[in-house]
Amino acid sequence: MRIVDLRSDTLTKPTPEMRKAMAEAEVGDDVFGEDPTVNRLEEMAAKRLGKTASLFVPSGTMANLIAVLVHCGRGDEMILGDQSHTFCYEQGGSSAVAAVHPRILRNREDGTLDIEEIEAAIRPENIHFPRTRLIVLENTHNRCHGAALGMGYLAQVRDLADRYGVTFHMDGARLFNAATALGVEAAQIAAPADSVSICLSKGLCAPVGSVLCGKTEFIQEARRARKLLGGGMRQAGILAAAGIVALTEMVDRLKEDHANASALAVGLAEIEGIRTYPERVTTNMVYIDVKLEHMTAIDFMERLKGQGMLVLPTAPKRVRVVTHYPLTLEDIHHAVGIVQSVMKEARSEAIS
Ligand code: TLP
Repeated sequence: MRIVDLRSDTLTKPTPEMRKAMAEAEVGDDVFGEDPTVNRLEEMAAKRLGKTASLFVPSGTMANLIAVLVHCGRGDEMILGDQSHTFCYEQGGSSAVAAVHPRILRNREDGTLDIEEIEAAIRPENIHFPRTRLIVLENTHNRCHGAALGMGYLAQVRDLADRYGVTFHMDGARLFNAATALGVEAAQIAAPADSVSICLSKGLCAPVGSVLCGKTEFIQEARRARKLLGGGMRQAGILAAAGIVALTEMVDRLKEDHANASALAVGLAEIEGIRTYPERVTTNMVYIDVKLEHMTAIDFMERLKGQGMLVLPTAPKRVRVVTHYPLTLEDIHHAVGIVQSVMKEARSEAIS
């Protein structure tokens, strides 16, 4: 059966160019700082993000945890959104491992946190309170329909961080999607943040890896924290080689994923019994709400799977689809056809 796998952009596989680069990569022991390919990737990523240094790490989860460990000490507090990946999907590592207290604010629909609420959440100096050290924002925002945070908003957060002497980390797992959607350079988006993590293994198709970028002293500490977490890798140049191809060859095509997501949302909007939000689709994510009373997200997922379309349930009545390489517009039309057929059947059951 033909399968259209839309569960995540993490499903992307290394391109033939990546496999070739991996096979030919010059390598060394990266814990000694001697892997020339890792060093090249780190230089390239830092430059691209407008920071002075960067660190190659195994995953986005580890990049975010390292940022928390370096920006905060035990018992410090960080402010983050209730829909953020760091809060929802990283096993509470910031509490479990870094002993950092999370202060959760409601994410607005566009992925932002209200500036006044952030300001009110920053603790004054008082022996009873933890110290607020860090604000974490996600860009693009996964659970907020892949929204890209506006540049004006990011500048406001920087201003707030400066006024109160707190740091600002950006979970930029899909930062290049944000740059594509906003039509700006990745470095412009990263500029207001003290540190930013980017994922190479999502829409950019590398098999493994993220890069954490920031100031040189921050990255020196991050390197220690990576070792602490067991993330010191040896001949990691084999992986970094794919990351270099990701940064040089895979960024410009993200606009195709965005166009495919828009086409998908528009196609699905016509179908009765589900709701999509085409006006909120600006990057590569589409959320679909199931409106039929007798159907859950799990039922919907199973029925779609039966016809070869894979989606990810994210709430009792909601699934997520993510467009990515090498899916084409033709795959998107095929997927819309599958949803049409599944919903037609489900509606007729509801009537009978
Ligand atoms: N997100 C994955 C799942 O964990 C949900 C996905 O399929 O979207 N930040 C953001 C915004 C992410 O979306 C993810 C992964 C991460 C961090 C973590 O990256 P990895 O999976 O490399 O640890």
